[in-house]
Amino acid sequence: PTTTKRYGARAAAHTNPTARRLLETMERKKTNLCVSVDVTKAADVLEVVRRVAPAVCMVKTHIDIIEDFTPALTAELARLAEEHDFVIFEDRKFADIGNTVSLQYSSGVHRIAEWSHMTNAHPLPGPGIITGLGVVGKPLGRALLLLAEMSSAGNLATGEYTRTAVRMAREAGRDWVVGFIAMGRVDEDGPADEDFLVLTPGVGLVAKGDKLGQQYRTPREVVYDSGCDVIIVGRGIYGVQGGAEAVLAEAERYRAEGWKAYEERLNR
Ligand code: 5BU
Repeated sequence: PTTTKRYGARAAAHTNPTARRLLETMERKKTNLCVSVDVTKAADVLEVVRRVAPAVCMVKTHIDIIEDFTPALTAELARLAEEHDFVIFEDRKFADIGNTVSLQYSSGVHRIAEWSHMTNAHPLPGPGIITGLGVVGKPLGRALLLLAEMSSAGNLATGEYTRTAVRMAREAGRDWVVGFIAMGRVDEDGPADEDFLVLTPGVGLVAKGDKLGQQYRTPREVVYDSGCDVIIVGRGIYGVQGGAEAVLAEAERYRAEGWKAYEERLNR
């Protein structure tokens, strides 16, 4: 059902403030591209983000890979998100009991809930993980994604596991669990007025994979063939040869491909 609706129309009907903001941004900036900024120095993170900002609806971080982390980095990321109109997604993949994840989300060095609009969790521990994160994130207007599927070869998130993830999201409610990390429309069996976001990593226009099990599909395969909403691209963009100029050019290329596939999907 969601695959035939415009992002902007979906924004207007959404009850979660972060999902609404993301969908509005996508419509306004004409982009379904999320850049995954997997570099290990704070200055390099900010350099990539400043470069790609015009082309993205979302920036994805792994804050625990930064070697010189200080709260100034996340403060600046949050400022850039307002200035350039994108959503921040910390790809934390929480996977513990509710009490522990609520501490990991709110506290520690990184204080993820303070600056990251969206984060994600494995459904593996059961619904307590959703509740535990919600205690922290819901009052702040944050949003949670469940990992229903993964892009890596041989992963265990398939079949009944994936279906259970979708059921857990439905039971939690879309004012907190706004969608999934998945490779396709795992929510296809839902009612017509249901709206989950599907964000999809493992996207590349050049490479087919890496040496550690990552598997890539093109923006068209992900958005047009599989009906996903957001393409997540890391090394394909920040790893491109040719310096800072080339990084923006490559981001723009993925943005254009992803948007074209979305427009064609609407007109199918
Ligand atoms: P890449 O450089 O485009 O391969 O980076 C992909 C990013 O998406 C990277 O940060 C991964 O941690 C993340 N990812 C993924 O690749 N596959 C998954 O199933 C999930 C996350 Br969940």
